[in-house]
Amino acid sequence: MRQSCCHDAASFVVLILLFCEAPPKGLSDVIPKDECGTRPLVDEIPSGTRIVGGHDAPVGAWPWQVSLQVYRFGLGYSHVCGGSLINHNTVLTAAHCIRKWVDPEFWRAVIGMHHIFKHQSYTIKSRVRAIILHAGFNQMTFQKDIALFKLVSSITFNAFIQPICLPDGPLHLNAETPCYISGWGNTNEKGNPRVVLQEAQINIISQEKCNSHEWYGGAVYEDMLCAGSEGGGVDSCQGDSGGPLVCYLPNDTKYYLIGITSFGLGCGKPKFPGIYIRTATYRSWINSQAILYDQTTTVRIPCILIFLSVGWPTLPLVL
Ligand code: 4AZ
Repeated sequence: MRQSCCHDAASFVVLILLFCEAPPKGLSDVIPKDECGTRPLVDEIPSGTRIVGGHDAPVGAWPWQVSLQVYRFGLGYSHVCGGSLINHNTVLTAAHCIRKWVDPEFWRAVIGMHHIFKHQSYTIKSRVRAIILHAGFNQMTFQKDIALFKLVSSITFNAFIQPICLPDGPLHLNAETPCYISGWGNTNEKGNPRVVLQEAQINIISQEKCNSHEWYGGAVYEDMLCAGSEGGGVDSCQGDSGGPLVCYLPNDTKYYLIGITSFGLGCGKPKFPGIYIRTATYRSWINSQAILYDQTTTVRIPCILIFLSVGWPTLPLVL
């Protein structure tokens, strides 16, 4: 009789423990393949007209765009860098954005934001659980300028908030592929940051041309790409860093994150276009890092509570 009671109690405790052990997540759960890169509020096929410089983006035009903000005493939160939402709780950005603010406590991510000071009912603000910097980030050359922010909140997607697709490998882009940058950065080298999200259509510039003697002369490494306009005038600038360079693939009817805004010599200068980190190069790094910090969030706390209320009183019967 006593043996059967203890056997039952032991099975019960084991069941609780098994329940508490979250099943390992598959990679398909980590980076969405289907639900990504669409703009529910804006026409899927971008207009063919070229944009000279940037202009205000329509509401909902870049639903993966994130504003990464730092808290400063007496000032509150202020925008530091852009980022791209790649799943429910992960934002991809540039490693150089982190600077001295290595503690996630300094940061928040604002998603579904159009005007920097006028947040809407659908705007979500999340604290940051962890910052994952690429271990090989080189502050001198800006190679491997990539980082992930794991969010405390799990973000629910809606018409204003969507993740961006990530390329599995290098995409075949041609001169007709429409590519865009977006951000709240400066509109010129000495200008102030913009309060309304800006967008601009840009051209991808070949590595050979960009690295030529009169241009960047070899400073553009293999994990970087150049984009802008050959004559200057259309570019990213300070405050846009970490944000998205996306291209629309008509066959897929989706937008893909091709680059992360990284650096450049000034802004809008001829022969010195913006330099972006190639996301395709970092696909396996992103996959491996995006799963970190996921399991400890939702499952463990309810499990601890269940164990304390049911498992713990049962333990003497097992022993
Ligand atoms: C910056 O300081 C920055 N023109 C970002 C992009 C470019 C230049 C500077 C590209 O964040």
